[in-house]
Amino acid sequence: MNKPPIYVTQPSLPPLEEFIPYLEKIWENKILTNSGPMHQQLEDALAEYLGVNYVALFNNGTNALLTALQALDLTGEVITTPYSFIATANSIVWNGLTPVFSDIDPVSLNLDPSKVEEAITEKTTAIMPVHCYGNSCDVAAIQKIADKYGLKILYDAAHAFGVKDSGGSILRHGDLSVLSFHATKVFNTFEGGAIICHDKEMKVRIDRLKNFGIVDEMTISGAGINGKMSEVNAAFGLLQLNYIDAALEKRKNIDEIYSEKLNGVKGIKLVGKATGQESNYSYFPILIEGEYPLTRDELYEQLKGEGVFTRRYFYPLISDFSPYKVSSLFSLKNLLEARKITRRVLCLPIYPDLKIETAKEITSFIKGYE
Ligand code: T4K
Repeated sequence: MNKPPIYVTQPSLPPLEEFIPYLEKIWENKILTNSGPMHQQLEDALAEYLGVNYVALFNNGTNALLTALQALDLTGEVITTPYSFIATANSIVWNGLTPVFSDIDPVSLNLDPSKVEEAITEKTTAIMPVHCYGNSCDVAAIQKIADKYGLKILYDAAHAFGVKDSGGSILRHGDLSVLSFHATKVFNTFEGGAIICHDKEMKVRIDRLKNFGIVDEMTISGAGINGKMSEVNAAFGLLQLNYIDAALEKRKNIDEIYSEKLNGVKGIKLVGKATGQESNYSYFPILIEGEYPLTRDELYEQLKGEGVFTRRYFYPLISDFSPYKVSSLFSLKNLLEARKITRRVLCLPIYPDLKIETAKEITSFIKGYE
């Protein structure tokens, strides 16, 4: 296989010279942060591109999650998935709330709505599902439960930039959605993130919370943090937007190669996309089942030996990491599907600059054990 290491992802970067004029503007006006002109432009441009009402930019997705939970004024318990990146649950704990892990659906790998109700107690105030790998959750079923019990919904949509269902952006669902613009994401601003909200009042609340709670020189609305995106990151985001459609198209091509070549390989199960969804091809997870000659970890090591660094997103389950393991008896008993999936999953490299030839070589290597 080709010699340079192949990682699970690689950020797509626009031509460097195209970034210089943006930097020149920043140097001219000397506004580096605190909601400057680039920040304003990127919020507007993203709201239009994504087809959502309001975008509040952040310096990373985790601070956006922390602030979104604050903005919803929650107490007690938040029902969430154990099958996610650790930031999902950490943000709940950092708000003084208790995450209650509920099982996933074995097909979508997202929170299983039919299991959520049994996790609800008198302390539950919200549900925080994750659109894992950019695959839409069962938003209608989750909304129904939230309405029945008077719960808020915060979607961790870190993987879901640009994903659409038949009605438009999936970010329009729930009370709030949070995006990540980290280097490893479909749309990156080096570090960055955003909260998507539906009305002006909430946007004002979030903007204050991310700027220390400042209303004016004499007034603080609440104990806010510093979650602001800098002008350099925002400028980079504006430039990235020129390339996002081309990047998505290239991801789609890789996805098609993997799907075509790995479909039907004994013991390799592909994770399907939600029906009727316009995907962003952010990850390419496969599940290694019993009929495959190697275990998931053996395949992971063999590929590593070839210089292909796949990742076991998401293993271990969040609920199995030590800060969480001891805390929730409910979670320990009720995560059967998540436990099965976490032992089988492997995410293959997918990013715009991944060569089609390399993707084919990866599939040939996997098929070589058949
Ligand atoms: N919610 C969910 C569901 C999330 O997945 C995440 C983040 C968040 C919330 C929080 O959003 P942020 O606060 O991060 O905005 C990575 C990312 O650091 C993390 O952002 C992401 N999820 C998670 C799924 O993946 P690691 O520890 O796997 O990253 P790392 O450094 O091992 O990177 C993976 C590969 O990417 C490397 O092997 C090489 C390549 N890479 C990475 C970076 C950082 C590059 O080529 N260039 C780079 O600059 O967590």
